[in-house]
Amino acid sequence: MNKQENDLNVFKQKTAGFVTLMTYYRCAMMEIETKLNVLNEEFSLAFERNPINSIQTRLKSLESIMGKLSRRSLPFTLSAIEENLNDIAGLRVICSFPEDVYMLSEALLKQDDVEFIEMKDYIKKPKENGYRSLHLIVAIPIFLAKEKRIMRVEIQLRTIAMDCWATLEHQLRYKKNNEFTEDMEKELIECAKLSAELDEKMDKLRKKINK
Ligand code: 0O2
Repeated sequence: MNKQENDLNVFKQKTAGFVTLMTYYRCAMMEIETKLNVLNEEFSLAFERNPINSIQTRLKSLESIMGKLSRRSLPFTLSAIEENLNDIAGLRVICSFPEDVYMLSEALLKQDDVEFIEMKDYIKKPKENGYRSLHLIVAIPIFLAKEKRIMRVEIQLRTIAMDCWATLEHQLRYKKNNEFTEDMEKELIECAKLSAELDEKMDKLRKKINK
């Protein structure tokens, strides 16, 4: 074996555990995505409209994982990741109306194999900057050939209006070399209020039409 082959083997051995763990998280994300799609199908049959507009999934990058572990003074080990980080596997569920957010989260949490870990309701109690979304942490089993593993997943549920604000806010805030002033902060809060108003008005309209 030449040096390059040897280096590659050593690298593969070192990263195998991490790659396997990420695969388990990806499987858990798939499980939750399927559950949500099933609920979407059922509700679209019953109410002739889709509560889910779209679902985005993402695995946290190695860089973000290392950053989060180091901020919490935790070692970079597989067990530290599994035990302490709840958002390695993340789903963002973009719903049509605020009511859909709560209906979906309730229906998901009722399922036998979904274990509730934590909920942060930034819709009822928005963050100071105006951010709104419902965050759930759940644990679900994935069934492998020889074992069953329980994996944690973060689910962010929000309306189209909430997602529009959060996506643009994220782009503006994290753009490199951008200066973020207090006035800009206030304007963003104002935009968040407009997005909440939009949700409220659309919801009223929906109820009127449904009558
Ligand atoms: P990424 O790449 O989106 O994952 P914790 O994760 O519990 O240690 P925290 O801050 O208590 O940390 O979690 P929380 O409040 O549940 O929020 C985590 C995620 O929500 C963030 O992930 C964002 O996706 C989203 N989020 C929270 N606050 C804001 C906000 O003010 N604006 C926007 N646009 N998104 C927000 P990450 O880890 O930042 O990154």
